[in-house]
Amino acid sequence: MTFDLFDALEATEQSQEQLAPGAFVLRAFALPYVQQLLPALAAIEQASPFRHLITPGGFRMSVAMTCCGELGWTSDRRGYRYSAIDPDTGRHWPPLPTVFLQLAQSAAAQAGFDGFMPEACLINRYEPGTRLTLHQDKDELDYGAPIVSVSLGIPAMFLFGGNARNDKAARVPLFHGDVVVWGGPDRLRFHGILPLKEAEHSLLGRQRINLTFRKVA
Ligand code: MD3
Ligand code: FE
Repeated sequence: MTFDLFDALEATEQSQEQLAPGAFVLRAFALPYVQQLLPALAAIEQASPFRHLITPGGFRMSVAMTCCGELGWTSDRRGYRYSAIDPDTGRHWPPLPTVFLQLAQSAAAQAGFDGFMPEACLINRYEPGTRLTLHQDKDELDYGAPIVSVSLGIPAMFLFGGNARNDKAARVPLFHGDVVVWGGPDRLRFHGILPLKEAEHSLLGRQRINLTFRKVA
């Protein structure tokens, strides 16, 4: 067990930070929704279980993923794509729960993006030691729409890079209940998650769940 400042921090009061012209951190914004989010998440997991995607290069991702909404994101040896069908179940992805949509829309509006209508919610599950290497999200057609991301469970250090892979990345700690809205000029920035430190969360145990809401088409 480690008890340092980073592990101990979890915002309980809402506040807002602007990381860049189009990037807003809404601390603790999701806390009022958590009680409804967790059972909805459990139902999604039941219908479309978490899986470790294989990248087109043949690597198994350490982060496990599932999706809900009209479209989900998948990857295999043929490439990355959005699909209405979960390839692991052969069925549609579970629908976007109302509480997910309400949270995503009110966070987007808070950051100045009214009328956000996500078709996809990607759900990432991290355990201590897992990471997401620097990448860009380029598989959506509408870069005008924001991405809304919700962090739940143990903390993570987010890497907020530039428009080129080698640009120096800022580090932003993300805690249970934090929501980040990324839009406009910052939509194509490189980003990633450092390997998670060992930690345990009172509601989610040794895991971090990240929801990202996207308008795809
Ligand atoms: C900044 N997920 O699923 S969410 C991803 O915490 C992904 O699981 C991370 O990167 C996670 O693709 C980060 C925040 C996020 C998502 C998309 C962005 C930040 C972004 C696109 C552009 C800039
Ligand atoms: Fe990403």
